[in-house]
This record gives sequence, structure tokens and C-alpha cells, in this order.
Amino acid sequence: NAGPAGPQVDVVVVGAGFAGLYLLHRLRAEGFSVRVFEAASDVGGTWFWNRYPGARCDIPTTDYTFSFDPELEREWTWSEKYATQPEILRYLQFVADRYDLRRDITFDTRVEGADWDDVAGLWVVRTSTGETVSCRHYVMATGCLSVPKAPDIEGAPRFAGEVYFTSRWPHEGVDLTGKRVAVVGTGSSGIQSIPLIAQQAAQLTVFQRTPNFSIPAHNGPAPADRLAQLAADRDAYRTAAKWSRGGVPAEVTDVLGVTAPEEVRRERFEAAWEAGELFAILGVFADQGVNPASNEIVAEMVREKIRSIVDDPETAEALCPKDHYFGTKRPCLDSGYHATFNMPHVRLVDLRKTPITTITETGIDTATESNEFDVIVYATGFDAMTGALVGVDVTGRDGVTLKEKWADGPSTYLGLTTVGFPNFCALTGPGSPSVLSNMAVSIEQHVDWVTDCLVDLRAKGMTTIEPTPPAEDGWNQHVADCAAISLHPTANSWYMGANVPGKPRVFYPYIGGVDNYRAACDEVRATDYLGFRLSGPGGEQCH
Ligand code: NA7
Repeated sequence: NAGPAGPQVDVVVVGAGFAGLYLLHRLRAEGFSVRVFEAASDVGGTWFWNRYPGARCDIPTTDYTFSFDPELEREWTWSEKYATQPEILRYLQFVADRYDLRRDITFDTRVEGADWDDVAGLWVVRTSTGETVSCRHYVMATGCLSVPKAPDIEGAPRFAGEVYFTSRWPHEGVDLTGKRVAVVGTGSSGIQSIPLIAQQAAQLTVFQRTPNFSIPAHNGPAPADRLAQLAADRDAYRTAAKWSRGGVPAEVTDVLGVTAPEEVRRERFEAAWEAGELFAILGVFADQGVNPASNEIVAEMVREKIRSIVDDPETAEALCPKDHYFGTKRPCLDSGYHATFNMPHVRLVDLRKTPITTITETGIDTATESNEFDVIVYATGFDAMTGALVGVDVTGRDGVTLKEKWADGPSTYLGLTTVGFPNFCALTGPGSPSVLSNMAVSIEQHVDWVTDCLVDLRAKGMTTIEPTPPAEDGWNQHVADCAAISLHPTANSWYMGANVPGKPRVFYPYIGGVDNYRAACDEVRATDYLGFRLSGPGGEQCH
């Protein structure tokens, strides 16, 4: 720690999920002093909060796991192909214990603001408990899907029955047995929870505004072929993941949907359907992400599956996504979702045909009917990617807040840093692959890059780092160019900020791939921080 004029700690980190935990571990190992602030009462991040029935990861456990320590990998065995929320939370608690991380984490404490002091060259961080901590570097590891979207349905506060949000599910005490339950929202959270809620509820009514593409997870033991690859050569497998498109080793095909013979199309689609993996179904054809005709082949094959599962033709048709290209909203992995609608006590209300007019004291009214419920479950999503970042009062140089700077959309260099906010970085921020990738791999890459950067700065006698405007403009252009050649920007998705009224409509994540992204970050470091201005007792550097 520096003297009276220096910061109290080297680094303040916000958030103790996957990213915050690993960052704390690495920074401490490099000899930095660190304070982590976490709003929850324990570690876990998204896996602390999202406790709704059926909550699972949609990346296989062979891949959605820390890889930085082979010992850790040997000590932990996942029980399934897709881990449930309680198991992932136990894992993160295990990690926190194993590396003695909790001693530097302050729980039940929100960071409310952070102000850059340009004269002293440090951040002053304010917390909900009234504490103020100064630090050299301020890192937000606040997650991409951590701020629930405010309920925007007329009359919602009037409902007098039980109300639950999938994103803030109570730790205990929810019993839906024998109750009349409404679920609003059919994204991943709705699609995962609906089959389990149906098992308990006396009646279940699902209010669907937009049907989503979902494929069966085929959950069970971890995939034998992956386990065998890991056993044979763990390092090679992990390296392949790091240099893959999405952070999971996957076949890269050159088969084009538009030119492939029908039997090849069918065979490739069926194999991906049976695999029950996102990157398999997103990679049936090389051109499905860019060519509407190729995309439609996959989309229609998924619709055929839905029609074959759901008995009632009208319900089946309502469940078939037709308003967006396959993959332009994150597809879901489910366990019995579509078949749930064959149960006699489960009903789908298609809000495209009969919109909700209001929520009442006793239920939900649509244009054509009044429904009474004991419970309403909102699975209505998040203010994704930027919600948690601009939700904190982060004030950079010249008194400009991050919210003001990003009023028309996020602007970053490498999806990590932003001009006007020296020594600030956002892990898995907008402009990085994050939500389009296996988060475990992307988080490790970000944490490693940031830690290596701080080690380099220290070695050079530099105390301040900030991107240059041309570097940031160039990165923004690259992020936008990559998005523009894909079909993604055509969808009203949370990738586009389209789910939150008034949110700037731009493509938030970087779609160029985990591999290309890693290469870009590595190159910046290899070229001695190209695109950054560095300063400190060691001098000034900018190129
Ligand atoms: P999502 O994917 O944003 O899904 C939210 C759902 O809620 C979606 O079906 C929305 O319909 C629906 N929604 C939102 N607001 C309303 C209102 N006012 N009325 C009716 N329906 C509404 O969030 P999830 O939590 O399911 O998943 C987020 C990610 O977490 C997921 O992609 C995985 O990566 C993990 P819409 O589509 O906007 O018409």
C-alpha cells in the first residue's frame, strides 16, 4: 500500500461471481492489494441470484468451469452435462474456500459510486455502507445479465397475490403446489422454469410475447467424448477452447446450407439436435449466421420438431418462432419445454394475438379474457451488458459519468476500457465476446489480460493507463462491422438493447469470435500497449 497520498488498495473489484473471484485470486497472487465488494451475502454472482426452478447453465460442465489450475480441475467433479444452479453455486463456494478468497470480499455491500481523482491519479469508491476506499484501479466484474428489467406491464404493482422474479427467486419458502400460476416471459429463464413449475402448479398459464428457438438439452452425464479428450490431453483441450469461435472446442464446418444436398442438411441438423449443444446447433451450416436462406433451413427444421412434439396445432404454431432468424436471439436449451404444453393444466396465451391489457389485484386481463391467479412469475429478462455498469455512478475525468458517455451506446477499446476513465475496466463488457461465448473462457481471458497489464505497468513504473480516442474509435468500428455482416442486428434482442425501452439500439457484444478477440488483445500487449496512453513515475508512453 502506498503512503498517505497514495491509494488505500491497489485494486477495487465490484462483484464476486466467476469474474470477480478469479480476478481476486490472480491479483493477490501477483502481490496486489485488493478489496472486492459484493451486494449479495455470498459469492456466486448470477448463480447466487438466479435460483428459479430448473436454472441451469447452457454450456456443458466440461467447458463451463475454471481451467486456470489443473489441481482445481482434479478436485472437482461435475455431476451432469449441464449443471444446475445449486451445483454451480457450490462450485464457486468451493473455489472461494480453496483459495481463501472471502477474506478480501465485503459482502452485503453495493458500490454506489466511483470518482476519478485526476490529480492524485486514483479512484475513490463509495459503498452502500458509507465506506470510502481509494484505489489505483477500479474494475467492474458485475456481469452481463445481473440487473433485472423493471416490470413494464400496466397494473403490475396492483397484483395482491405472490409475485416472483426468476432473477431474484427467494432462497427458500416458495411452494407452488396446488396454485394457479402465471408465467410472463419465454426466454431462457421462462423456458427452463416452466416445465418444473408445471409439475407443481394446479394450473399454469404461460404468457408469451415472442416464441424462442429452443432445443432439447439431452441432459445426463457429461459428454463421454469430451471427458475422454480432457483425460487424454487436458492442456490441448483447454487450448483448443481458448482459440475457438465460442470458447468451446467445436467443429468448424465449411458446409453451406444453401448448396448442401437435402440429406446432408438433414443429417447435420439431426446430429446437432441430438447433441443438444448451442454451438452445435449454431454451427450446422457455415453460412447460417449471415445468409437468410441458409438460416431459414435450420429455423424450419426446428419448427418441424416443435410441431411434432406439441399435440394442439394452434399451440404448436404459436410456439414456432417466426419473427427472428435462428440464433439472432440466444437459443435456449430445455428439458421438456414444448411437451409441457401437452399437459391438460398448462395453457399458452399468445400475446401477439391477445395482448395483456392490465394486471389486476387478482390476475391478468388480456384483450379477450380475465384470468385469476395466485402467483405471477416474471421471467422478463435483464438490462443486459451495460445495465450494471451505468447503474453505478462512475465519474471519470472532467466529471463525465459513464452513463453520460454511453448515452448513445457503449464505446470501448477492446470491450474493456473507455476513454476518459483512466485505470477503469469492465470485465466481459460490451464490445467483448462475453454473452456470445462460453463465459468461463471469456472471463479467464479478460482476467488474465487485465492482471498481466497491471503487472506490466508496475514493472514499467507506470501508474495510469487509458485508451486513446483513435484506438477506441477503431475498436467500435470493428465491433460494428462484425455485427453488420451477421443477421444478429435484425432481431429485437437484448443483444441489441431492444428489450429495454429507450436503451440505445446498437449491437452490444463483439461477434468476431473468442479466437480473434484473444488475438487482438494479445497483440495489444505484444506491441507494448498499442492504443493506450501510459503514464507515471516511469515516464509517459503512447503509441
Ligand atoms: P430474456 O431472454 O430477455 O427473456 C425475457 C422474456 O420476457 C422474453 O420472452 C420477453 O419477450 C418477455 N417479456 C419481457 N417483457 C415483457 C412484457 N412486458 N410482456 C410480456 N413479455 C415480456 O431473459 P431470460 O432471463 O429468459 O434470459 C436471459 C439470458 O440468460 C439468456 O439468453 C441466457 O443467456 C441466460 P420479448 O422477446 O421481449 O417479446
